Amino acid sequence: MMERRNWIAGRQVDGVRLEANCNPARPAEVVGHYAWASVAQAQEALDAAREALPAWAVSNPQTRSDILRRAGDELNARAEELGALLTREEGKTLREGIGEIRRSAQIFHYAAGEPLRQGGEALPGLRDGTTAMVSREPVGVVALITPWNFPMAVPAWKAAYALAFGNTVVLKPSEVTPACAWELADILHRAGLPAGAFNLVNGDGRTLGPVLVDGADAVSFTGSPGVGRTILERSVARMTRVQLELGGKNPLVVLDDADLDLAVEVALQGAFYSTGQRCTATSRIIVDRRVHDAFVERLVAKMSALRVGDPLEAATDIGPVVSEPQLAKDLHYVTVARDEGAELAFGGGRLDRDGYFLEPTLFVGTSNTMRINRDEVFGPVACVIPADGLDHAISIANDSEHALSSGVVTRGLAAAETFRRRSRAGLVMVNAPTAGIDYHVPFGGRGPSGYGGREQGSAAVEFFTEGKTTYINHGITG
Ligand code: UN1
Repeated sequence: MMERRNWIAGRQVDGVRLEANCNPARPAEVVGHYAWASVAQAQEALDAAREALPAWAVSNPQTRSDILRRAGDELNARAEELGALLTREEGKTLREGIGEIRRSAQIFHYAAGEPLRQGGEALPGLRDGTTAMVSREPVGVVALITPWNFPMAVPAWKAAYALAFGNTVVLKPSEVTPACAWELADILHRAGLPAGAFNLVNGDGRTLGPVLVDGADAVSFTGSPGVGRTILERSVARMTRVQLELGGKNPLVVLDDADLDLAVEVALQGAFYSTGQRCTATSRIIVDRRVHDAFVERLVAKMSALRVGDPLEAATDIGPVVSEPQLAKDLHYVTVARDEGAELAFGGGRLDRDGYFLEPTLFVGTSNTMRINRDEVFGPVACVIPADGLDHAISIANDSEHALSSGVVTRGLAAAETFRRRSRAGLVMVNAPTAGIDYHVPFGGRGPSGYGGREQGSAAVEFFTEGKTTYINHGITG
């Protein structure tokens, strides 16, 4: 049986106990046993990162770039194997699993350019014979706390940039999906990262989170709003820099001039692919009354053709829900929706087979005030809300505690631009699904959906570096 340990100071370290990582499609199948670290070991990981920091922070940019590129190369070379591992621990389809590994490789390749692009500014000072320099430095030791739904891509897009800008890292992945994070640590080690620059501790957030938040110079977290708030509150005492990527209740607006086949495809992909387990997933489908019935009819027809089943099989569209508790939560919300008077248009039931399988589920006749349209479910469950025209649709879309991603399907340029301007969300998708993002542009939401600055692309430098302004009195005026 495969056993995997923590990574501290470049060494693999036993934990306090081993926990089984099970396949949600076949819960009896153990993917591997993973060692959980103690609080003292999480502290050791922070100490190792602290010790590695001075050298890594000023390391040669070419050295840093080469290591990140090699990590990307290995992810690409092993995309099929690691994609299958991802699918076995998380449940998304093999196509999605391989796609996520390839995306992670691209993230490393993109980030490999960052050390070479790091520059600053030099301005003439306002006193004669002076120059003012504006430069950036690493923040320091960064704790990365990552979710189960993108077990490789989220650790990759936090770690690649953190390391590119000269920070050292302690990663604590979700205890539900430790396998990909372990492979990433192994790959970075082999790519030539110095001991202690990247450390991995497994365990639950309740136990390890506090020590990581207290001991790091910055914390980047993706996960639930409740945990995000706890991290933020805890970080205040030490004024630790915090970046939070939290929930969504993402609206997709379908206007009466939409290409309905496109609208159905966009809704289907956004709401149900990856089993709806994306913070960017479409959950509120706001449809103009004039096309409501035609849209619902076509969407239900497409939903009934989706194949839910073993995610390792090529014909499968939708894999299992990640875990028993998550399935219980999804089913609870199906009941909540019914009790509130929502009408079940499709799905709603657990599949009669081994594994945590839920039918893709659609409710119609819902209103935006219902709990099913307020709380994040994080499963393959979406609701249709009827609307009267663009203004009404926008007001429904914006009436939410969350503001991560939003979408509009329309043939009208003016309507699309009006929606883009007035949507409160951090990401706006025009004739495209609310989920499924590019790695080279900023990502994140507003308000309770996101806090502390965007991730990825040109935004990553903001979180992972500190600014410094230097005044130099060199006395040269000529
Ligand atoms: C995507 O939609 O491709 O946890 C990515 C999440 C997000 C990533 C979404 N941080 O679902």
